[in-house]
Amino acid sequence: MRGLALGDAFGETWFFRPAEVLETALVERWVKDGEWLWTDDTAMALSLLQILDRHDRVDQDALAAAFAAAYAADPYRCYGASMHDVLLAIGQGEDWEAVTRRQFDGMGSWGNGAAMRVAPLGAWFADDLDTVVSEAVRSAVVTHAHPEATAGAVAVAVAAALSVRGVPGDEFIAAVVDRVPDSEVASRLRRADRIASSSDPRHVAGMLGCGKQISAVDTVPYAIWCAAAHLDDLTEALWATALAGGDIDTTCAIVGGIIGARTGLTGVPADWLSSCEPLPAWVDDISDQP
Ligand code: R7I
Repeated sequence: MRGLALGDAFGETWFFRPAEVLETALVERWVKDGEWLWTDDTAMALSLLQILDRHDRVDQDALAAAFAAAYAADPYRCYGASMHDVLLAIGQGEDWEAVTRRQFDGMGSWGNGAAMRVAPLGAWFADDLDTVVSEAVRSAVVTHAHPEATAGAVAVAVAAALSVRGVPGDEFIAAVVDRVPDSEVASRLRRADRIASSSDPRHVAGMLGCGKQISAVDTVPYAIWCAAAHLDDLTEALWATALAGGDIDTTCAIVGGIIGARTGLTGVPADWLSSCEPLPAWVDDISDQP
């Protein structure tokens, strides 16, 4: 959870910067002064973690209510465009399944929002990949009914579980894709698996996308490739991920969640940690549990 929030807040400091500014700043390793605020990626991951802590599984009604309550308490966290309607309607008592299914002319959202929040779930159930997959799906469909959004969530949750398990980088993407349902996300992951880990992320983003379309397809394979290339170094992974631009807070949240599940915040510079908006105190109580 802390890796996800750090990635989200780090990425948000770069969001919507012109490519030239981004490139110079990232190559020179310049970081923004002042507080780095996390966004909807972290807000929704916190709700999901809270439900896991209370129920030890994804109680979908409770999760929908938690998402809606967090949105009502703080709607200015840069939520995806359709989430305003979805979370307001759920907060007003509408059935989450009906609200979620009717998005985008009945197709459901293919946005990256179900994937961006799910890494802590993968870590939670890391001992049992079947449960990782089934609970990731149950968590995704509460807001994202499209199969590509669900496939993206499965991929990220499995990646976080494999990260906890210590799977090495050269086996990582193949092990993830093995568990992802047939989809465009899966086929781009297979493409990602053929790209050398030493490649320039900007080149990789040209082949896989890097979230410019805010879809799971355009976001998740790139983020998992970046994570696999730097599995033991969260800081380096975030620099590399941001370099390509795109939906940086979300690609970095996914990468931070996956690698943080393995390394915690080890090696992250102290000034990054002090810049990042703190998480609620209850997160510490969860991580203190055996
Ligand atoms: O997926 P979602 O929660 O967005 C998350 C992103 C992250 O980057 C957050 O940090 C935040 O900035 O937004 O929100 P959605 O609105 O469900 O999906 C995101 C966007 O994907 C939508 O606003 C649409 O532009 C696009 N999209 C679709 N477009 C056409 N048809 C999602 N589903 C469709 C679709 O079916």
